[in-house]
Amino acid sequence: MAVNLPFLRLVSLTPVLLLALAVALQALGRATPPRDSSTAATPSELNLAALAARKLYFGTATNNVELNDTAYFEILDDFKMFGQITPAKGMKWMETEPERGIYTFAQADQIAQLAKQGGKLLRGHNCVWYNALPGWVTNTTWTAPELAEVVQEHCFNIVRHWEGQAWDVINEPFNDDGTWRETMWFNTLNTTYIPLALHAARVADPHTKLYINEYNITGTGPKATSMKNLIKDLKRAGVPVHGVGVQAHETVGEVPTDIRKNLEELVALGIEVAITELDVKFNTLPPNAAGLEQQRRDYEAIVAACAEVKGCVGVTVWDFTDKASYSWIPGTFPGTGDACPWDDDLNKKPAYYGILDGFGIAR
Ligand code: 9MR
Repeated sequence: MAVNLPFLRLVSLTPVLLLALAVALQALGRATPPRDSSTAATPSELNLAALAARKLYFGTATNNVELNDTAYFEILDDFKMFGQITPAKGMKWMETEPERGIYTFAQADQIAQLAKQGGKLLRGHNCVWYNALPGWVTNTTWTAPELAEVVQEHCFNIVRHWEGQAWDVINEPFNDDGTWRETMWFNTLNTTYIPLALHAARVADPHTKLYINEYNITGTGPKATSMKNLIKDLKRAGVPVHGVGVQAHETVGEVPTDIRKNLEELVALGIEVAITELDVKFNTLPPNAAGLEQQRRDYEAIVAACAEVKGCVGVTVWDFTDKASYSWIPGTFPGTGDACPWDDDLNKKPAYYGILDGFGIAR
């Protein structure tokens, strides 16, 4: 059972205090969650025979409102299809702590419950991002010690609540050129917010895999290099970090050609990797048959790279249907879209078969 500790906002969460709390809470008899997210894969049409044996999962992001769509829900809930779920919004700061110390878990609890009932892995997403923040966080001028406390409290409480899964503790810390993104976290705490958050998450759940999640790091390049350097620095300093989430928001025909090399370089740092938010968008709509075939090849290339790299634990699509508003792409990049493996009528597209091909599953 996860424990909510609103009183934590009253105290300064030094690492020592966090550790003492963790020991005390463990003594209260909390069940030990599964240790290795990569071994908990569940049956799926995509992962049943081949994937489970190879310890890979295939999953999707979802949102609460979509759960009311019966046809969508049937695919999402099908135990033979998805072995993993990520709430696209429900665990974000704005949703989970709209006022300081007031935690609202119900939304993401619904998705967590769905995952639990279906025997699916749940990825936690996310603790510290520059986006989806409540006003009480963004509208206050914080001193560094105050903000450090805010970060630690939030990460501790949400990771504690949804126990036993991988967690994107840090989301999108870099600019595309590999420099640090100047968020409110960075501007006030410099890079210290990263170890602070990771330590707090570790104390909250000693078993979950702690990830740093980022986009445009699918192939090698300055942003991927900065991520590798960050992981090296954190590990050298003894900071708990176990995985890099390669989001993989891509464009048809523009998928990097050195994905495998990049994933291998990440894994060589002593961490696992996961493809956490896969979609491949068309810049011009509607796509023709050749475009859909290219998208199939793009999905295949990304999934195959993960399947071939030992230490890549699974692939999550950032929702699975092009149905209006289910995918974030058309809302963010108007005029583009059709990025998902199922079309807007919930029919499987060539991209779906690209996923099977990438995992090496006969069809
Ligand atoms: O897909 C998500 C969308 O539904 C939310 O409105 C948005 C803001 O919370 O976040 C989207 O997901 C983002 C993810 O959390 C981080 N990587 C980029 C994703 C697309 O913006």
